[in-house]
Amino acid sequence: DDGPGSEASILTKAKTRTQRPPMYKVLLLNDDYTPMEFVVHILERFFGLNHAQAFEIMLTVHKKGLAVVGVFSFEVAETKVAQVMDFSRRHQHPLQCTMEKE
Ligand code: TYC
Repeated sequence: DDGPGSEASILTKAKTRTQRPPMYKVLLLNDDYTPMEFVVHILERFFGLNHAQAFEIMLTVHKKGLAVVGVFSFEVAETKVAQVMDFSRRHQHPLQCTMEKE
């Protein structure tokens, strides 16, 4: 049969493990110059957060130095980082956003 420990269940578990794609944390870093409202706007615009969620993450970054904004596939994380960096640079703010393998 195919109960626990059988060949069938072991093979099924191994297949699930190898197919899981790597995920990436997108991190927002604190600085002394970027306005709080600008950071909240970025979190709403590029990460689909509501105002309360965006404000909470912004405050965490402000107090702790950094925070994880979300966890995404490599391509999505790369796009989010580029959007935040481009938008910040265009508005002449030094806000930094990076990604890190989970
Ligand atoms: N520390 C900034 C200030 O006091 C606010 C800020 C929050 C900046 C989060 C960047 O990722 C950041 N204006």
